[in-house]
Amino acid sequence: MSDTLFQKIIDRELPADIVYEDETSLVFRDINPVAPTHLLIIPKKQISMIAEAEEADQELLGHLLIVAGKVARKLGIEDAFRLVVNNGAGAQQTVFHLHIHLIAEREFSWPPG
Ligand code: DGP
Repeated sequence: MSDTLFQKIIDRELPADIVYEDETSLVFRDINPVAPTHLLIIPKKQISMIAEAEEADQELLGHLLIVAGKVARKLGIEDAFRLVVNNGAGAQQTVFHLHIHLIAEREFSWPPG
């Protein structure tokens, strides 16, 4: 898998507004926010999309959700936020390094678009 923009952010070759980091994950603000708070939660491991994740990634994927809750609490938005994972170009995925969008502080409706 070739390096994506997000690998360059992990490697500090590209700047990003980083709000959380630990050994296996990184959280930074989306460059094109669709809400006042729009974060991207990524594993440091290169996994292109959720459909490419394996059994061995189980703990890592669970960790990303725990990080989502932790960051939401840190920012005081734990009462209302939405997590979105776009899988594949047909679902509007544009960066092929797995990421969870965390969106908050906007009106939400259901079903999503
Ligand atoms: P997706 O469409 O699900 O693949 O989302 C990719 C998101 O990544 C999109 O909302 C814009 C964001 N993005 C793309 N390039 C950069 C970048 O260089 N820096 C940051 N912070 N976000 C980026």
